Amino acid sequence: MEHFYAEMYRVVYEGEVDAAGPAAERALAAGLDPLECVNRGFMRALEQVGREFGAGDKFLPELVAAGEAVQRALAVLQPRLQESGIRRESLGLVLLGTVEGDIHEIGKRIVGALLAAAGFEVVDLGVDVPAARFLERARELRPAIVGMSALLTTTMVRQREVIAALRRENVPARVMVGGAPVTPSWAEEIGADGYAEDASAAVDLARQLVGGGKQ
Ligand code: B1M
Repeated sequence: MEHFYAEMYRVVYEGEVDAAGPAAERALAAGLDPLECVNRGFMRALEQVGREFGAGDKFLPELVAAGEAVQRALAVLQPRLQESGIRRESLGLVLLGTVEGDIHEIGKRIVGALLAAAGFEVVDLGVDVPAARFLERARELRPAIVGMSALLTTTMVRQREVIAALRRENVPARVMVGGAPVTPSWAEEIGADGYAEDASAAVDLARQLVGGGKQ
């Protein structure tokens, strides 16, 4: 099995966009678990590319290619990640999005897929979502949870704006936040109901939030 993970790592690290989907398909055909493919294969490579980009050893086109390769892999893996949730009764609606000014979407997609697999109904607003759009959709759809992702230290402040808008308009949804620069203390400071470090923790948190109780 290790050679499948090595191949997933390689296609992302090398930015071989067209090879990523087929690598995911081969791994699934061999019986690998889709979440393991995400965590042990594709994400490890993306994190490494991110580290090297941060250190100045890789450049934007390589970051873009690695991100695009993971997106292609997710296109194959996401339906399989969600499969187990299809037949269950909904645990509640989660309105999900990446905040304004931020176009990182991979983590949010994984969070959405695992929430759906756990039995939540997920409406994904996409990326670069202004506070007004979160508010508009929350008033329209009345979600149990509004979830916000932010990957940049410059955009995480937008989470505060969204929460302020929701509270101001008395939208009763619970709010969860996540993303690489987000911390539990930040979540507390901005008045979120909870923070999750990764997608599995997001599912646990969402279950707790619909069951009641602040984190
Ligand atoms: Co960007 N980027 N990027 N990037 N990028 C980071 C975030 C960075 C840390 C890289 C670095 O310098 N080392 C850095 C941010 C620095 C900072 O602010 N502290 C950075 C930068 C600087 C930038 C640009 C400014 C680069 C430039 O243009 N000069 C630019 C900004 C664009 C913008 O948003 N306006 C930019 C662009 C991009 C790409 C478009 C090329 C691409 C994104 C492609 C896409 O998403 N379609 C990209 C990528 C791929 C990355 C890295 C390498 C990987 C991000 C990722 O997908 N991780 C990233 C480095 C890194 O994070 N190591 C980096 C995998 C994903 C599964 O993890 O998103 O953290 P993550 O999600 C996790 C958890 O955080 C959590 O669960 C997920 C699953 O476990 N989680 C939640 C996430 N959301 C949650 C929500 C929840 C709960 C949990 O509840 C609602």
